[in-house]
Amino acid sequence: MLHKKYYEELKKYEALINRKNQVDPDFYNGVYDKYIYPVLTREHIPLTWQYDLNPETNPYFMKRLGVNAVMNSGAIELNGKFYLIARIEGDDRKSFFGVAESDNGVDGFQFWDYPILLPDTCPEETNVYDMRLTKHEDGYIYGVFCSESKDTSVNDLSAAVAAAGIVRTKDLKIWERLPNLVTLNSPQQRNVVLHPEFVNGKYAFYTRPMDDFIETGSGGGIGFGLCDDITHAVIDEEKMTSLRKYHTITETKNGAGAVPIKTEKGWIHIAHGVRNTAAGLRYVIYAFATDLEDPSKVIAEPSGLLIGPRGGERVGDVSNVVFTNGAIARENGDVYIYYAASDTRMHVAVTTIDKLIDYVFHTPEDPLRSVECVAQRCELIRNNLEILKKEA
Ligand code: M1P
Repeated sequence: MLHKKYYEELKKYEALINRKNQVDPDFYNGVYDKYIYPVLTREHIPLTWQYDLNPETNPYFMKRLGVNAVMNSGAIELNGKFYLIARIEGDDRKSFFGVAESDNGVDGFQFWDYPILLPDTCPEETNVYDMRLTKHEDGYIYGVFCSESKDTSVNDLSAAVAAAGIVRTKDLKIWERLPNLVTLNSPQQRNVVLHPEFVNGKYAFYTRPMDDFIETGSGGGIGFGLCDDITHAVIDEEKMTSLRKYHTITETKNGAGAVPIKTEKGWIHIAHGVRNTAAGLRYVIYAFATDLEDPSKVIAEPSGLLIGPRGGERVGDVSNVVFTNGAIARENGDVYIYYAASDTRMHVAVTTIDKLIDYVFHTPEDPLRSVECVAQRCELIRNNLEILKKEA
């Protein structure tokens, strides 16, 4: 007989897993639907991952290995099911990955029995997080994630080095670890995404050159580089794609998010942009498109944010943050954008390829100056008033 609290907690967990999600009726912007409940939270973590169920060694039924947050998740559809490779942060601050599976992508996400135990090939690595999953045309599913180690070159306990770790799998169960990505001209990397197709016969990565762990410094935005051999991935030259710009949502930094989505008009990218405020950094999600033939060349970049932290999303361990590293574009044209709110929980925004194309290619660009932004808005208003006059 297990502790009676086990059965009570199990009931709560099962109610959560079986809870139906619904489109949020109060939210409308014409671009995507939001849902009233997050799709993954720390409460979705199985009891077996946190409690010792043995009444002899755990007479008070205490959490022994708690989980603090479930956030930034890679996403993939396999055999009609939706999978999130979630970043799970233990109470001990170390992150790791777990596979959560759902039949419909908006509710019912349930973690597999065990989290992913990555091959331990990198002894200096302290922390891993934010995996992007790429179904590559070479037949593998690649996971590219941040591999973080202590920076031993300076006398600062919290100094760290970020690099891009690479794993590959065919089934999300057996993972082969490859050497970390080397970028010859950038000391650190985070938010690296593998492009799903070969470009000029090479593997192509979106990078985020950084001078140190937090500051991108001279890094001008999202980079792009090619490498011959994914099993020893070296990029010797990074060119810039979506740039950081003064007084925009990307002023402080930006980074690639979901694996780009191929459409008839171009590759659609869903990324994050960061600006500084008196309350600290503010992370939002934005979109842009690159050329089908040259996926490094930006061909459309609508003004402003696609998803911003709103309502309860604004509050969490790192408040005022929305962040994406996974989206699923289905054969039928539906697109599920998974995003974390305030480094604490996962949400979904659901749209379609057609709507994303319309959004990316027909939303005006940021003219970068207030006076021109007002002129842009006045033109919209003038046209609308004309339409309303004719309607009257
Ligand atoms: O805390 C917000 C985000 O900060 C980092 O993003 P960036 O590298 O752009 O600063 C990441 O560590 C991410 O995990 C986190 O959500």
